[in-house]
Amino acid sequence: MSTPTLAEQLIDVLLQAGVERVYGVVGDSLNPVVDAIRRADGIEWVHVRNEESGAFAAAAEAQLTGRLAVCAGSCGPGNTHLLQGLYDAHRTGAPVLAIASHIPSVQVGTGYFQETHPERLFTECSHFCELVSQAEQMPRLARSAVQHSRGLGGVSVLVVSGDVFHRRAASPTGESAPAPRSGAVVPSDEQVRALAERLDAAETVTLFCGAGVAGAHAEVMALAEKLHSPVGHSLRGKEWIQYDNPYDVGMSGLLGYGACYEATNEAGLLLLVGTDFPYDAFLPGARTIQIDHDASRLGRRTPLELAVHGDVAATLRAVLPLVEQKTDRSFLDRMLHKHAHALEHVVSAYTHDIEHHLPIHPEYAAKILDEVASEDAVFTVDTGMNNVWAARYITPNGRRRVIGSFLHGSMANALPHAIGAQLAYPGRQVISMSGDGGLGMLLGELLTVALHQLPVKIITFNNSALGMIKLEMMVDGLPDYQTDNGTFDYAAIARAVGIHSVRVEQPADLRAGLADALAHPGPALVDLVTDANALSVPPHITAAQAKGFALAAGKVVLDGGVGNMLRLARANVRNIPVPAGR
Ligand SMILES: Cc1ncc(C[n+]2csc(CCOP(=O)(O)OP(=O)(O)O)c2C)c(N)n1
Ligand SMILES: [Mg+2]
Repeated sequence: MSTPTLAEQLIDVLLQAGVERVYGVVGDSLNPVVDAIRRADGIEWVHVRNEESGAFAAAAEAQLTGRLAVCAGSCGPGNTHLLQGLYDAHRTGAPVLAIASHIPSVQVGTGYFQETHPERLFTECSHFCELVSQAEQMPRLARSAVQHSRGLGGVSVLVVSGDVFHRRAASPTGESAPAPRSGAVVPSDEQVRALAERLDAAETVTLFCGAGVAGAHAEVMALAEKLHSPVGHSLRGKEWIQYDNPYDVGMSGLLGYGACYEATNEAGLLLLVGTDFPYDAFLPGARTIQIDHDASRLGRRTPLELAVHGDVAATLRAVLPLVEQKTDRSFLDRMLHKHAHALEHVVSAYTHDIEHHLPIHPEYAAKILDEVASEDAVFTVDTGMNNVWAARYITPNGRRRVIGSFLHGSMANALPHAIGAQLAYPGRQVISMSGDGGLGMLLGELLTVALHQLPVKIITFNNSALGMIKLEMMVDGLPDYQTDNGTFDYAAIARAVGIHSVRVEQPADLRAGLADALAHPGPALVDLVTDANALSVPPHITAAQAKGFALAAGKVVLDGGVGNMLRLARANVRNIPVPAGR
């Protein structure tokens, strides 16, 4: 066999790492990589319409499977397109490797056609970003890139000029023991003891959970039971902890609902469990303990009484036997009642006669979508009002997944995320909850869906507006300006590229329209014509009150309906045990 090129060597290393596809757009300096993929078994090139989407698709695949996913961009503009999706992947901790091909190596530094400096460009959105300028650096740097992404969780970037990719390898590719996923971070005995002491000493404790509780549902429930703790969550924690949870008090943050804010602020001790929740204004700023597997996050949102460096599951398993069973559950019961009451109030105030509302009320649409979607659906959620609808209406059950650009907050993530999700799970129902602004921003990805016949279900909440920004302007007391997207028929656009589609304008047609699309074996789009003014500011909120921060305004303005959450809250209150003699 002839000596492989560096491009072939890289593809070999990726195959050894279990990579099955590379998302991107072919071009010049990337051609040797694409050609190596063409000739390799077990790995394919996925042609997308914009490298940004390729990076989002890889991010979704990595996030959902926990495995390394790969995207690529050709030199200059192909690289700069990657940035958005790579920021999203990196902030989410998704193991993504980006192949950033570079201008001809002899031209670097001359201001050549399409020249950028990818090692500088990607520094902020990666753990590892290195230039391969000679054959002797491979395959070691490729393996190191793989390991940085997997080991640290996040992005690594390999920068290679097209001519360098064409060179013959100087070292055998060989094999290296596959890098395992990171091991568990177990806190020191001393920290575990300190944690147990403080939990015992506190009269009341609230647990506030983030995405770090993934895989630790049982441990969190066991601790809540011992401490009689209300359990609240962030947006990213919701899918992991809200289901089967008799201690649920809802969500905190700008989109929050229920009694989470009260429970976190009124508790004698707040335990932050695997959360890097960024909105410090929602936290008490005192009486707080934090558990996180990433030591750099400890105390960066709020002063701590105790910082515990450990995985959530490992830490809770260690501390549970040391913690005493609390006897007084009055704080928990008060919070559960408050939670149910808060939800009852908003539901009766908000969802009256909603099934006749025209244009379709987006909350009603989200509620029906939740009902007709499958039990293990993957929902990808566009940044904008869809975040609110997903947070409030998509019922987690431990099998469904809900992902979005929840940390980077980029628009247009839902459709490319759905493309990656569907390729990773070909047989699973994948639903893109798209805004009309988000869909328009990366509209070309409809062609990717059509080209590859991916059975993605695109549900467009088409309010003809940048709805979230309309709301922000209202809250800030600004006149609504430039938030109009124009009225377009996305069903007709999708139909024109061969995607099964339906436009739904009447609430009575919602259920059938959604069910029909979800049952369709191929790609499908539902264009839901929804109300841009779904959220109205109650008259007693003045601009001055709302200004500065949306704690009050956000809570009131965004206090829409809450779907199934109310049923769960009611059930939790019903299940409060009645102590003997009372
Ligand atoms: C790339 C990018 N540009 C701008 C923003 C600011 N932004 C956040 S939400 C939003 C509006 C989204 O509109 P649409 O997709 O129609 O969703 P809606 O809020 O109307 O449901 C904008 C402009 C952003 N987050 N990302
Ligand atoms: Mg919109």
